[in-house]
Amino acid sequence: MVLVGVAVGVALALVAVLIPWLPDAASEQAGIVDSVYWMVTIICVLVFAAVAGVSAYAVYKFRAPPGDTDDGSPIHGHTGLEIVWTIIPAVLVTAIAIYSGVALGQSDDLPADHRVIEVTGRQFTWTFTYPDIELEKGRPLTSGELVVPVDETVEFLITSEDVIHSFWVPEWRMKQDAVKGIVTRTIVEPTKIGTYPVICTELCGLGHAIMRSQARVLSASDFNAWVKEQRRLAAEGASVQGTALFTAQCGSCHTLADAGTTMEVGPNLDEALKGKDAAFIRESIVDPSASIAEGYQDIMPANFGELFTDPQLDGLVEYLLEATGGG
Ligand code: HEC
Ligand SMILES: [Cu+2]
Repeated sequence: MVLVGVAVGVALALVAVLIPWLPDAASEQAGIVDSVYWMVTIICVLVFAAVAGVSAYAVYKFRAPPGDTDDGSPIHGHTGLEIVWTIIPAVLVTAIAIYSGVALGQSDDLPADHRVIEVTGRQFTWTFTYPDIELEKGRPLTSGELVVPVDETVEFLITSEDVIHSFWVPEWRMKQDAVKGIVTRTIVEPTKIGTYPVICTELCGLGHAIMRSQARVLSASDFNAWVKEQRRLAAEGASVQGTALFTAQCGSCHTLADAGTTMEVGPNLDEALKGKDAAFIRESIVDPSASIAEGYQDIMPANFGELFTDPQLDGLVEYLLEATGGG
């Protein structure tokens, strides 16, 4: 029995150590958050092992022999034991509270030199606004994907236009609710170049499961190139940008052969837009609730009219007309 116990223990320990339980840690804040997580997990594992071990031993040792129908002998408790099992949890819980407080304080540290990005949740998309970057005169850069330079601290100011959402990039370990009427914040310094999912983690309605975007962490020079590209696209009204816009903003829900997208959350536009005119397409984008395609639910984001500049919108409509052979 001891041998079996040791073998099971070794096997479980290997599973525990060899599986990468947490996603890549890609921010300055991830280290301390993970250490809190592992501290709590290890305490829980030890407490569980102790309780389960004593229970198993008691079941084995004090088992009633066959035919024994007596009540057990009455017990009046054990003061020493009660003191011990009150003090140990009290110490553990206090330690967790103190360590979490320290972690919270550290991850809330905002250096004077930082970038601000506004995050707006809306059923069922994210919009990211860069108040310090001018796209064109008097209009800040906005984007449906989150693009940030590596190794720069970002203060995210988060809000919602409707119900409660929650902004989360697992690899950064920070998560914050988006609530209409108030601005919450979270601070992240991304430390690894890469592409990570942005996830809504607050059940927010029919399209909650597809309320995702991506966070791209770029080198400083790639980030500047991206900003330049966004300015160029905004200035241009041409349909070249149609494909890029479509892939970035619409491809997560719609199939369109010309853009190479294959998702089917919304209607297949190759079929749905056959023979449709520019006015219909424009209304579908700006005011998607005006008419709901049969068999689908009203989950298409309603803020594209604000997100896109007029030339962008014209370009997109023109592109869709060309791509689906309508007109
Ligand atoms: C979150 C998923 C989602 C995104 C993102 C999205 N759509 Fe939709 N779209 C839908 C759904 C669902 C419908 C069907 C319901 C409706 O008509 O509103 C729809 C309907 C449409 C229709 C009308 C189709 C018809 O048969 O009436 C058009 C046109 C359209 N979308 C274009 C776009 C464009 C262009 C974009 C990007 C700017 C976009 N959509 C982004 C989900 C989405
Ligand atoms: Cu949401």
